[in-house]
Amino acid sequence: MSIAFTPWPRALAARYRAAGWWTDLPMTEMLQRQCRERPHAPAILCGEREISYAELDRQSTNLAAWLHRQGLRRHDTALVQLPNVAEFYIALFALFKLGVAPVNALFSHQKLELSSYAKQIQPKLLIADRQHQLFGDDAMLDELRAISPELNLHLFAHDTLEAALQNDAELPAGAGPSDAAEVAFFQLSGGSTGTPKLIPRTHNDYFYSVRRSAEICALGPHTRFLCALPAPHNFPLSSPGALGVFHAGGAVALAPSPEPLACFELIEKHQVNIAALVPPAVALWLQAAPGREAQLQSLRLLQVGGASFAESMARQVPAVLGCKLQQVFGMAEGLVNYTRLDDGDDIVFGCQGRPMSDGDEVKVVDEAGHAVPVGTPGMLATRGPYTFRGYYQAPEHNARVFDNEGFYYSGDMVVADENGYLRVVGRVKDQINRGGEKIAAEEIEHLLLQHPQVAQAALVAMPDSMLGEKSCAFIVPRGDGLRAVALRRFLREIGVADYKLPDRFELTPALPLTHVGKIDKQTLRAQLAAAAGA
Ligand code: J2J
Repeated sequence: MSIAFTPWPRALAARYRAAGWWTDLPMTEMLQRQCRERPHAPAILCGEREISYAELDRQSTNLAAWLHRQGLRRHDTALVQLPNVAEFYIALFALFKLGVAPVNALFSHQKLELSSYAKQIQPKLLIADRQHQLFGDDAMLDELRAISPELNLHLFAHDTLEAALQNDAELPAGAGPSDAAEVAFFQLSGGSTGTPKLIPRTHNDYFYSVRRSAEICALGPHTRFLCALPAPHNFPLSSPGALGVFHAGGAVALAPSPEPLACFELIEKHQVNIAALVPPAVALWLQAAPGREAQLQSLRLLQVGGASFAESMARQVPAVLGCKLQQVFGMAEGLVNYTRLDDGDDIVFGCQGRPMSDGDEVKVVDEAGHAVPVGTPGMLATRGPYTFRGYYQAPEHNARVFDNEGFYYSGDMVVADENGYLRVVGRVKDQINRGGEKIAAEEIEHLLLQHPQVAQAALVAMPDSMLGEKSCAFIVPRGDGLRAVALRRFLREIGVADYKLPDRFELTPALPLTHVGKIDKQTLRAQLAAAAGA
């Protein structure tokens, strides 16, 4: 049975096809084409390995054939957790070739996140890394099996995965990708709710976003892209990211992290000409670059997105790094905005771009849902040929974040200008954006409330000069003697990703309330901002 998801209405789907946005081709097509046109060109540069398109194709077919022999079939699902290594893309194409839809968890994810994804998709396959602390032994595998009883296939990098990639095998007739209108994989939502939500992305919609992004960024066979953000993240995967590079016939150089000195070496070694970063990483690059300009000579374009980027820092990029800046405001749910390569300085430095597609419909509305005038802040709502129509198996949440015309409310406050360029000016969703990593306040509050000595909990953003925002948990304790270290240890033991651990705990006898009796986070944020300013 194909994987259930909320489809686009028929009339819109017809429009997206008529416009040529949806091509009804699966994403495996980009690999096939490069195998015809430039089989020996490098696709992936990983450590000392240079993997050509032919090799990417061969290894992904081998893996797909192995998985097929073990009984994996079209419309099955997989949980994948790999770091920034070539195997991430090889596995992704292998699963596309079989029509198996993965959730690609971040390498920073821990027990809680993996368990939640497994619960939602009931995977039959796990691909993970023995070098991840969770998979040094089989305890986590057993836990995942208890959550997903049909999970009877697993492959580990640094263990069994390598052999499955190298044993030459053919895919049998009948095996092949899912239909382009079906779910290709699940993207991860930054979220604002108690459980991390999944975003079904179809071949048609995602492939379009990749092609259009590659076009806007003028990618081609000359492209050398540095992937230094977590590879599964929507930005370095599709905006235009690694998939955009494969579509264009260029090469992706993998860095384990955005740490500047290692990245600068890779830029020099591989003659990288485009890189994608979140703002805190840009700050580190700007600090590290003086005196190292020679290493950065090949760099033509730096894309920055994921969190708000100060104009003063944006203006330093060309002078200090010697390349053009492109601002990117996107979301794993769909809509991606870019400043264009030929936009003037005021636009490139002063806003977050405009929608990439003529098919993107954007509304900026007030609380009543009425459009606000140009230049006025309002909530962003959008629909279009690559913006999803519903989170996976989440009808109640979907009812809250979509209106009856199918517009998705991203929770961002934006200001649009007369040409449709957007500036992100705030947020209405209950989320902390910790240097591009998103934390759903409710998720962490629910976990804190499981501690017997926590009576009330509220997680709010606090300003941070490096990350933009960090998280602060206000706690009303039950009884005496509760300490921050105990709470941090408690969250660690539950198995929550490190970036979600509150940076600060404030124990307080009571929390301020709004007039309807909800915790008044605005007051808490103002307290933190005042304390930071003092
Ligand atoms: C301010 N806030 C931003 C920006 C995203 C490309 C680029 C980024 C993402 C991403 C992505 C921002 N300025 N330039 O998927 O394809 C905040 C907004 C948004 C949320 C989405 C892509 N760029 N944001 O960051 O799904 O609040 O995607 O709604 O992780 O990040 O987060 P995410």
